[in-house]
Amino acid sequence: MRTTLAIIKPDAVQSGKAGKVLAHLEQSGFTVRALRMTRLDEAAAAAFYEVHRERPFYASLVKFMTSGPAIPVVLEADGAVRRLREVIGATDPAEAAPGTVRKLYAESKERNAIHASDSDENAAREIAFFFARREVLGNGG
Ligand code: FUP
Repeated sequence: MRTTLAIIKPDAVQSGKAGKVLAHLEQSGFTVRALRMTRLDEAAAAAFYEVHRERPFYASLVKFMTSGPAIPVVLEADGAVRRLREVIGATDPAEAAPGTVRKLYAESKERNAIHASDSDENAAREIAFFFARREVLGNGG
């Protein structure tokens, strides 16, 4: 699959770093295929992170993800899922490699600037979570 989902999270939007994060993604070789700004409500954030429902950080994560606008983005590149995971870096910015989005822009393990799908299967599910098919634009779309 050539597409994956990123979400520029509320911390990055709120602190005025969304443009820098998007530029970093484009400079890393990704093409933007869909993008919008949205504020997740509790039901949407809970559903998106359903896989983490039993984890101790779940309630706090849902609260953070609903705390302000976020920017879901569909990105295209060869090996999109794996490459985006490399570009964003480890979950905790303290452990993220130099030059990664999270090392550069994340505040903490929770307020970590960006989400990226972790498998092709989840990328397809997460893209469909935010965008209708006709909203994901191809060349000349
Ligand atoms: P990642 O795939 O790198 O986004 O990380 P995970 O899927 O493990 O976690 C999803 C989100 O839960 C992270 F982006 C931030 C949050 N989280 C915490 O707040 N605390 C933790 O200990 C682990 C994850």
